[in-house]
Amino acid sequence: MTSKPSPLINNRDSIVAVATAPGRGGVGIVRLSGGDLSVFVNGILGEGRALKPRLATYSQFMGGAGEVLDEGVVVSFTGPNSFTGETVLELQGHGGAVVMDRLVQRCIELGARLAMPGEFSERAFLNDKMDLAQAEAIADLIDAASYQAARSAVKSMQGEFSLLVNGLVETMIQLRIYVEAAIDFPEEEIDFLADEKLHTSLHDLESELRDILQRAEQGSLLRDGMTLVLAGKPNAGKSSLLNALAGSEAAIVTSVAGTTRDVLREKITLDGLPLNIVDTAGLRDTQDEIEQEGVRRAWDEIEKADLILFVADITETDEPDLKAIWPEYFTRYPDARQPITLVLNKIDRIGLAPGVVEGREATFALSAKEKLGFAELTAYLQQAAGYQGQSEGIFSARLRHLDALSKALELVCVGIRQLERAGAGELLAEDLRQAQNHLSEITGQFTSDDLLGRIFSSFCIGK
Ligand SMILES: Nc1nc2c(ncn2[C@@H]2O[C@H](COP(=O)(O)OP(=O)(O)OP(=O)(O)O)[C@@H](O)[C@H]2O)c(=O)[nH]1
Ligand SMILES: [Mg+2]
Repeated sequence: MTSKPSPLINNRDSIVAVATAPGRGGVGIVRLSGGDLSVFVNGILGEGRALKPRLATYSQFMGGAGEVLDEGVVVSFTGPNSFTGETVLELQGHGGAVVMDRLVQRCIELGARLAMPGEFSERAFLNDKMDLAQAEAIADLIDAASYQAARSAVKSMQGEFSLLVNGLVETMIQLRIYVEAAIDFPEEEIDFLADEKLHTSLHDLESELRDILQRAEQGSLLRDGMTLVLAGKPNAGKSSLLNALAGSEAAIVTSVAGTTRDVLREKITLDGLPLNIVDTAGLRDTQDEIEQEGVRRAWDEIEKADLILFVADITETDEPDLKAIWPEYFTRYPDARQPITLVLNKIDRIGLAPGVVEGREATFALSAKEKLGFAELTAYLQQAAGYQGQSEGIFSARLRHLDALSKALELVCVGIRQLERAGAGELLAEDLRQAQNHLSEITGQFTSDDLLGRIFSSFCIGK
């Protein structure tokens, strides 16, 4: 772990990539950043061509032998007033794959290097244009699959999450200064560690951390959603349930037991909550080689689920205990803590009311075929995911942020106990130091090169 490296404005090579999405579009943008960009201005627009920063200039884009590759608009940004903090040149041409490729090749001929994934964002981070959480939020905004996810990503991108984290770090620094001073001057008359104000501040810090962690959990849920696996015996109605949730005939449904053999995935959003629904082969012993493989894959998916819906045909099951209905699961995973809901399907055949079944643990009644109980199911799944359905005050967050926040929270709690039970100021000071480092990882003030590499390499080229 190291502190963030120092800024490197414009002292590196020139990188190039297509910044717009691949495919066909009215406009496509090739972006260059870093190094001496006059080479590209001279080589592509024409010798001695003068550009005014941030003003669009119309030009032809020239190839090596004087051939015109395209024509369009050029915008230049002088560092540090650019996305990366370096001098940036944007060639806005026509958005075709070949045109864009030829422009990029021309830049490479003139000495640029193809940008690595996320390299523009990485340079922006290293040049202090944004912190790590903000860089991640830009990627999350681009990838947002719902309105709510986009809103929360914008908040993080604008620094709302970072501001809260920096506030916590500042509080920790103040507390550390206080505690360390109290340890360094034990001969003082007053026992500073016993001061009521210190205890109140520590407990305030703890509850603030808890609150931010909870909001970050919502943000992470909006970003990544939850994986819901539909499991059960053949013919229980898993594929019918998938189709009903997805609102399309994604899976084949027949009355033949063993219809589904492959794993099928559908992404849906329930009032803003993204769900990855996975339909699996019906679980049974079989001699059919293909079906055996399907069953094996079903178990793989079950293992990875955030929530399992075990679908059963209500006309065949009156056993209330899931352990008796699905003993195989409990034999395989005696310690599994995955939440499982028993879904009693085909209620249309017996006329039972849809919804949560009263007096039973995690049991839900519905009809996949007649679409009975789906409004209730939406509410049920949102509750099971811990989704609160509002995006006010929610900022986008990733698992690594949740991890850092939980570790910091745990250390603060341990520190408080050390102080209150044993008067151990030294231990509290050390816990606060470590907690602070965890929080600083979120914004990238304190990170390993390895972590940076992992984060930025997950971005696309051109970002
Ligand atoms: N009456 C009634 N029939 C249903 C309902 N849901 C599914 N079925 C019927 O049950 C049969 C099996 O449905 P599927 O959705 O293919 O069941 P499955 O669990 O995916 O089965 P496998 O893929 O073989 O494991 C089909 O004939 C469906 O039409 C329901 O809610 N009510
Ligand atoms: Mg099926």
